[in-house]
Amino acid sequence: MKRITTLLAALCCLGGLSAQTGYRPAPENLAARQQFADGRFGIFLHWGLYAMLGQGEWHMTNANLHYREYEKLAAGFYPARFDAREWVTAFREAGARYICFTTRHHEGFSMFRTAQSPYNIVEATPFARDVVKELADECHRQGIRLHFYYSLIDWWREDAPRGRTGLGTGRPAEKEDADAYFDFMKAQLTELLTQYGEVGAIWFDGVWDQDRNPSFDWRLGELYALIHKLQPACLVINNHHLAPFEGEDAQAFERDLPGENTAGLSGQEISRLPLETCETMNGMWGYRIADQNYKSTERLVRYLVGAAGRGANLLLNIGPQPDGALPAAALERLAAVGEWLRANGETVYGTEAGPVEPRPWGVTTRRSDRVWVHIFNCPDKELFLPLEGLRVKQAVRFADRSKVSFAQDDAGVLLRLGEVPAGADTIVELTVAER
Ligand code: JFZ
Repeated sequence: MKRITTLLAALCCLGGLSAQTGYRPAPENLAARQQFADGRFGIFLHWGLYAMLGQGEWHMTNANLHYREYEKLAAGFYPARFDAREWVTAFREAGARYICFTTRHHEGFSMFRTAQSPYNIVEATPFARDVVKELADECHRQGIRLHFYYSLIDWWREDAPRGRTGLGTGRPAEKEDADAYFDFMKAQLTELLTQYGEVGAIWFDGVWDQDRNPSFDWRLGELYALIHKLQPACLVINNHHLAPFEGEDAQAFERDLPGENTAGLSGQEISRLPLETCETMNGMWGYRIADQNYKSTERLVRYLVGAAGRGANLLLNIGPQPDGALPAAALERLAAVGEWLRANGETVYGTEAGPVEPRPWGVTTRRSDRVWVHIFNCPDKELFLPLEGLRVKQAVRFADRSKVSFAQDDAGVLLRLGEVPAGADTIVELTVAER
């Protein structure tokens, strides 16, 4: 028996798999999960010193920049055009219900006032403003929930555990000290959860950095318990690309819709927790000066609707510029997605995955007796939907409420659509009853 327990304990620690044991989400946490899932659309923001280099947020390690040189960027960081009100207004008008901001990315620079390290935006830059505080105040004012991205990896701190990235940034190996680093992270998380009012979620990233080091323990159980103790409603989300660990409140996917795995980061099983997938507007998370390859509005809308049809949220990324402004192309896409959501948001917000599994032609969403058929590429003038157990009482085009004729039997319904116009999404609304 003892051997089995030891074995289990060892297995649980593998790759940082230790979780918050005996976790029972508080009632307010369960309510927050539902509110999170109902929101369906969030904006991800990757902003840090790396914006100044214009090469994305991984440039420090990709180019093996020395940490003593890299840190000098801070003294030149003065994002004069940063305006939290403008940002949050643009996100709210885009129809986003929450934002997720990089409080500290792998580069190790804290974008908030912290007593745990002088390497932060208030003390180390001439800007000297706590942008997290300004964003938090503005989010609370405008009714947008605030999530904090928090990196487990740190390429700058000497005590941070070395995984498979950040090895060429010049830090002396003998300074590594996991205990000190964990104390630092816990103290910072405490600041984040006590200085900024209600926090919707902590979004961890970096577990995968130790995937060649299976005995490494990220001590996630301790971190999760701390979060839930300070703010029971705060969701714990972790971008570890695995099935959820105990203590997590939602499951993250990256660059793929749940069930798809084209980028190779999303092979994990799909859990029953609320789901969220993140994707870039262009090709990079952090600002990349050479990347003007923005996805079209049509593609972004289809991605958002594709996520909703799989019961998932979309966390859509923007990499703000070094001057503090959002890229013009990003603002333009936000406005267009917002326009689409103002007309069609009813078929996305507060829905669940519909009764028909995602198909090459599109997806379905549902709320009580309404099913919305989102048609991206109609293969034909008619579309058959397998709807066992459901009877269709009415079918209309969502855009103009015009009737769509249909025929049905026990197996499903055949919609007679005629010509389906080109566009991001043609929506047919079905009113259904259980058979
Ligand atoms: C991670 C971050 O590294 C990235 O900078 C961004 O924040 C994104 C949202 O999340 O992306 C990953 C995750 C895993 C690997 C690489 C990038 N990996 O396994 O090498």
